[in-house]
Amino acid sequence: RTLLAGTGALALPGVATHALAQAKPPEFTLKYANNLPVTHPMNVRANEMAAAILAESKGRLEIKVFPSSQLGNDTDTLSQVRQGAVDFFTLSPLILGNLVPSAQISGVGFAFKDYNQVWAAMDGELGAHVRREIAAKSSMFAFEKIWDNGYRQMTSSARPITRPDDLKGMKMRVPPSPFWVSMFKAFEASPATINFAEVYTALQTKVVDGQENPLAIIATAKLNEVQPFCSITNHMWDGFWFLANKQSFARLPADLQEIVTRHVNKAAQLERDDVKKLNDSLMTDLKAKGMTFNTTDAELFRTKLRAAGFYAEWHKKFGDEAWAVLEKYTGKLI
Ligand code: X2X
Repeated sequence: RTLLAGTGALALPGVATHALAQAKPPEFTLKYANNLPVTHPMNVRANEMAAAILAESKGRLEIKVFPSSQLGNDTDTLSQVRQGAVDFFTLSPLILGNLVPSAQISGVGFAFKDYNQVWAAMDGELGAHVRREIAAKSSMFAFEKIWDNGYRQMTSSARPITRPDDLKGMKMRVPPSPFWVSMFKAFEASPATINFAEVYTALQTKVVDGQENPLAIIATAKLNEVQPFCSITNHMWDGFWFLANKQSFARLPADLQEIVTRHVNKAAQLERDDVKKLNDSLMTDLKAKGMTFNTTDAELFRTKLRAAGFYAEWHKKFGDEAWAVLEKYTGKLI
């Protein structure tokens, strides 16, 4: 006590904690990686969660959060999580589709009319179906509560997208996922798969003209600096499964597994509220920063997908049984 008091360290909670951590290193240190800026609610809630886990485990379990694709882009990180070099990762169900194709079903265009449908499906049978598939077909599992990304909107440096024809031939960045490529081909755009880590630069250097993401990402990643037009299309809801490498998790004693599970699912619920509030309020901020917005008629885009055979094709790929589970929550889609 005398020694610490002598340094003045006890006056600062942060320093005192640090001194304690040095005295007794954590028994377990696990890595959690994601692709979003540190200011996005996902990282804000994940940092809070990591602090709560360290406290509740009495310093036994430390989770290190790596934002902004610091450990590699999504494609690289996915292979690291599969191998256990990274322990936790939040990933879109559609990018996970490269490994577990059936996971992409939550991304079906214009499927969920509102958040009541989203959470009923994802916290219900549709989410359970996908989590079973992930656990059966990979070295990873997903925690019960999916984190929110939001409804996706289209942005461009070329022109406002007001109707499907505006997408014709437009070079659109899509995340690396068969489903996204298929959807933007159905719109007759020219999709290019680029990991999020490279999106700002790709837009800035005009490798692509447009991209699509929820407003919370457009704002925190400052994509508005390189994309003057934003079209409110709500063409797809997207989330992030919180994935764990099975062996990394199995190495934890049962009490620590319980603490992690409870805090991950709790943080997901808090993050969902934050993201919804941000996505609902950001248009005003982005307009003030010079971004031009337009609304769209969703039915025109939906008709275009239908005419291109997009729904029929993916219904066939996902199978009648899974499609019926989706439509149980969304109503008939075709
Ligand atoms: O890559 C994207 O666009 C992002 C950040 O939305 C996803 O992780 C799917």
